Amino acid sequence: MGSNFSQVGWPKCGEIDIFEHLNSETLVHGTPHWAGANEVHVQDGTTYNVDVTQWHVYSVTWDSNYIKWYVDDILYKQFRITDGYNYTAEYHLPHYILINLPIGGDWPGSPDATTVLPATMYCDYIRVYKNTNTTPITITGFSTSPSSLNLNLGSKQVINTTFTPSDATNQIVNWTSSNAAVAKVNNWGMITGVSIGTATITGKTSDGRTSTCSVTVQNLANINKLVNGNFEANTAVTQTPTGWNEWGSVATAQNSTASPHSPNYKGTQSGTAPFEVAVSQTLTGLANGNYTMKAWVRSSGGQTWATMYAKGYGGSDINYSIASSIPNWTQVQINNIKVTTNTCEVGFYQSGLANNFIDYDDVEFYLSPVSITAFTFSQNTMTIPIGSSRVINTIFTPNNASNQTYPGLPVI
Ligand SMILES: [Ca+2]
Ligand SMILES: [Ca+2]
Repeated sequence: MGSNFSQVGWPKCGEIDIFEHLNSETLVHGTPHWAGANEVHVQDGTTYNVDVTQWHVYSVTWDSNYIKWYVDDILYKQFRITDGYNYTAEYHLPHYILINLPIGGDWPGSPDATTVLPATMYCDYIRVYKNTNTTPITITGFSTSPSSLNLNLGSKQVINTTFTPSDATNQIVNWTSSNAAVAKVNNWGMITGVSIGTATITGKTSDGRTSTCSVTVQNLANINKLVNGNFEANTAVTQTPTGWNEWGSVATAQNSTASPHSPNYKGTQSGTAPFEVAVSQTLTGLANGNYTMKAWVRSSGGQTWATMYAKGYGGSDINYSIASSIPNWTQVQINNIKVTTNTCEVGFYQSGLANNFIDYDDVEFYLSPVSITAFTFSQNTMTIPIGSSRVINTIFTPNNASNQTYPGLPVI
């Protein structure tokens, strides 16, 4: 009887009568009862001639395709349930075993003068066997996702796989890359962006099915987008350091060899009279995304305004104030510059009084790595027949997280 009897009732729970014997009949009945079209009761009984006063083994085998009835290992009935064929979904759910000896009832009728009482039914054993010698379940479909991927240099992302049916026996995938110098893939489908370019990642099943992912490795994350951020491009002191634009009192801004942060030059703004100046770079053609700006700075403090800034990127201007005294080189940064317009102006602005100054060096502006906010497996429980192989997909949130690996996982 279907284990969900108390939830869905009979006949929707399904019933498998392994054997029934009635009154003085010299046969047994093997019968499935289920809910057919419109949930109407259907039964499909078959009989088998047998002397029930003697010992016999009555049995059914039950798998995802057929229920089969036997007496003493002789098959006398089979009933198809493949994929819930003919409204038989109830036979794909758990059942429990019931043994009883009813006296009377709708089918046999009420006891009468011929009824022998006391009535006895002998049962020597009830055994349930699990078939561990199943034939392999063949693969009928295989796919991977995503089908294409923009991967940042140095980032890692996983390709997920789907087998049909989900319990196919041999879910082993052999992963290869058309160009491992651009994008390499390990034996569980994790891709690493190695160098700029494109590559096709192919997953191949044991029966030769293939699915591919086109990978483009881009030079985006962790790569400084600024020109001459370290002020080392010029080999002499200049009013107009390579790559940088000036606005305002341009003569107060230049590069300098006086105590740079990195080896030879720094950028600096200073004046002997009140001044206002900006030194900036306007970056265009940026991939939209979340950027970080960093710089090493020093400051006299005392300015009306002194900031490291980002603006013109699609959001509000961001100013990091350096108008307080910073006597020693200190690295400061602006996070979460969410570029949505493919452009951004970054720089240093100062509205200074006489003898105010700021220094800056080793300025960086780069696409931030995408942090992992959640990680889970596609399944939390799994039953695997001995000798079978199954896939667990790793689900990272967001799905473009930069570094889709974690301690303990093998990384190639
Ligand atoms: Ca200048
Ligand atoms: Ca420098």
